[in-house]
Order: sequence, then C-alpha cells, then structure tokens
Amino acid sequence: MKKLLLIGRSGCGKTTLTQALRGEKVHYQKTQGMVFEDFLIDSPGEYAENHDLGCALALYSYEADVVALLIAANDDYSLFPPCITCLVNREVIGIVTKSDQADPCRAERWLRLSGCKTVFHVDSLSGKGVQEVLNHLNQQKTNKNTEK
Ligand SMILES: Nc1nc2c(ncn2[C@@H]2O[C@H](COP(=O)(O)OP(=O)(O)O)[C@@H](O)[C@H]2O)c(=O)[nH]1
Ligand SMILES: [Mg+2]
Repeated sequence: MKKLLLIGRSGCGKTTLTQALRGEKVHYQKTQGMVFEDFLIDSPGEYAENHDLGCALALYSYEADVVALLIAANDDYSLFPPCITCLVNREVIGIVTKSDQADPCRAERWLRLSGCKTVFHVDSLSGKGVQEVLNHLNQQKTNKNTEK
C-alpha cells in the first residue's frame, strides 16, 4: 500500500481519519508532532497554519507516495491557495472530512480549486467513504500511471 501524508488545519479530522483507515476505534488524540505509522503520516494542523512549518510539509511529502489535502465539510474557509498542488512532486488528492456535516460540496470545490483532481468524501465516525480511500492507495501500487 502506498504511503499517505495528511495535511489540513487543526480539528479538520486528520487523526480521526488515520484511525478509521487503520480500522481502529475512533478516539480523540491531539497530534503533537509528525506521526509516522504504517502507511500513514499524520501532521499537526499547526504545520498547515504556519508559513514556515508549511514549507516543512513540502519536505515531508518526499516521505510519502500520495499527499492528501483535507478540508472539513463544515469549515468556513480553505487554508489552501489555488493551484498549490504543483508545489510537490507527488500525487495530491483531496479529502472532504466530516461529510456528514454541511457543506461537503463547497469543501470539494475548494479542494479542486487548489488542484486536487481526485476528491474523496469521508465520515470517519460512521466509516463512510473510508474504504474508497484505502482502495485508491492499493490501486496506486499496482497501477502507477493512472493518475485521474
Ligand atoms: N462529525 C464528524 N466529526 C469528526 C469527523 N472526523 C473527526 N471529527 C471530530 O473532529 C474533531 C477533531 O478531529 P481530529 O482528528 O483530532 O482533527 P485533527 O486536528 O485534524 O487531527 C474530533 O472531535 C473528532 O471527533 C467526522 O468525519 N465527522
Ligand atoms: Mg491530529
């Protein structure tokens, strides 16, 4: 399975999604630093919220096969500028988290504006959409040149 780096603001649901992707029971855990576990690299939201730490995220992308930009459906704004995905030389996917909340379509539009060609919608609490992300990571391994 390909390694996934998760990037997004604090509280958008990165750590909860890592638990759902691993099939663990979901529980709140503050992310204090970069966390490398199995096929997942979790980042503290502060990295995406601070310009200097944001540059470090671009370097961490080298540790991953796929980078995910996350926006929660109920976020009021996007942290990610338009066309930012070209800053890394990895596939960048978008993930709308908390898809059980309003407004997932707006979050998807922001992710597409930032350059994400593939966007998933997940609700980590119910597990909805989680398998699709896992399938994508598995598919990438056998089918390297089929970026959508
Ligand atoms: N309703 C809903 N809440 C979620 C979902 N994912 C995460 N949360 C909640 O959002 C809060 C922050 O989640 P967390 O994973 O710690 O965010 P992080 O800072 O991006 O790692 C927690 O209280 C989670 O229970 C989701 O899919 N739906
Ligand atoms: Mg976290």
